[in-house]
Amino acid sequence: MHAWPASDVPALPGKGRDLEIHDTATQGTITLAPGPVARIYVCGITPYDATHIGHAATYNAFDLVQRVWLDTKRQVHYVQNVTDVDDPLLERALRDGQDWTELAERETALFREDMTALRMLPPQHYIGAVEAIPGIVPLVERLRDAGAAYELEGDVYFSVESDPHFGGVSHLDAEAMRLLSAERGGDPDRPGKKNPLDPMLWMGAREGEPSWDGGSLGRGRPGWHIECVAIALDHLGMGFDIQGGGSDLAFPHHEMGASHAQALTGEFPMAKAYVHAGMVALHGEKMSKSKGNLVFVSALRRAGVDPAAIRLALLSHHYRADWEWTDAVLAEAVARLERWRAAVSRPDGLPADALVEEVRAALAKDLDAPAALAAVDRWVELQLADGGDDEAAPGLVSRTVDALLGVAL
Ligand code: 5CA
Ligand code: ZN
Repeated sequence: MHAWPASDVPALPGKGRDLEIHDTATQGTITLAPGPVARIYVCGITPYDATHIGHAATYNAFDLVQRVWLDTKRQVHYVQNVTDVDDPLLERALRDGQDWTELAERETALFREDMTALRMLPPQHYIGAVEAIPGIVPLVERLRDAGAAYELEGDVYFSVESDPHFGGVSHLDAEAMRLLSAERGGDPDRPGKKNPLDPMLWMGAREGEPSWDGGSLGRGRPGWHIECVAIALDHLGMGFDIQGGGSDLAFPHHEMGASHAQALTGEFPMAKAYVHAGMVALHGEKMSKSKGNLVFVSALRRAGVDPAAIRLALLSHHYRADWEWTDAVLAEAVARLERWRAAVSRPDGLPADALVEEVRAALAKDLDAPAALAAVDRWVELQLADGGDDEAAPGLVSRTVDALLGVAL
């Protein structure tokens, strides 16, 4: 699949710092020091509805990761998937009487437009579940042949007991895992499973649903977790730097994915850090496609909201916080954008070398975007009040905000 066009990332003087990031698996902050090429996998959308502010907030967090790494003069190898076949997508298509492939293509196209407008850097490999099937089948066969997977009435399940590290991403107890599994695509109550938590790797063909050739597995379609593992291992290999997504993916998705990969390769860990963004709510409840309490990025854009203001609204919350989208959040971002633009449109100004370092330091410390905004706010206020005679300053501030925060002034 093609991704979307990259916006320019201006080079800044000097060099950024290595990223310290909160890792769900070790439950603490670790400093990542990748080689010349940093490797990141971020879970993509299930394209049955348009990109909402919650999605955008999560992708914003991982866009900041890339920008911090690029500023350390590293290259970034970024992979993202599109879950373009799965139960919720098929159910929505059926409900609305439309073709599931058309629905997926339309919503993926809209996602690309939203990501482009928000200046999110694109992945180098943007891979759909359907196009990954030929790589998924041999992995499931290998797991089965190694005794890490078993068949149940034409479906194939992964045995969570085959990974000694199972539980090491989310650290939840069995009861919490069972509840979340039932809530998030699992089937803990299906009779015949070895362990209620075992997730499906391959679903045998169902009447009226799409299916693909699965070699010795028979016709069917892939499970959700093996989809991301196959794509990540194919393009990044084991031991990549970050596995990213919203906090609702820690269990079961990232827990199961890590176990699949570890059982397949015998190596540990799949990712050096498991990084999770907080959930954005609307009217007191998590924004979610299934509940329908959504603010769409495309709807805001159509209403004339500058994408740079949407981006500033996302940046005004720490990525790990759960927060609530309100009109006031957006209004504050619109006002901030206006102040920042006024400040950099002056022909000269206050020297900004210290500001570049402040923004760098804030982001390198677990992506503290609110602290970065506060640093820019301080420069902007002094600049608007007193100004200065450094002709390079406004340009340097614009480039810093663009390169590190993805905001075009
Ligand atoms: N296709 C799978 C991942 S492989 C999936 O979870 N798709 S999704 O469309 O449901 O979500 C895409 C990303 O947005 C995930 O990282 C998810 O955790 C995140 N996300 C979903 N809802 C919210 C929300 N309300 N706030 C923040 N992030 C969210
Ligand atoms: Zn995923």
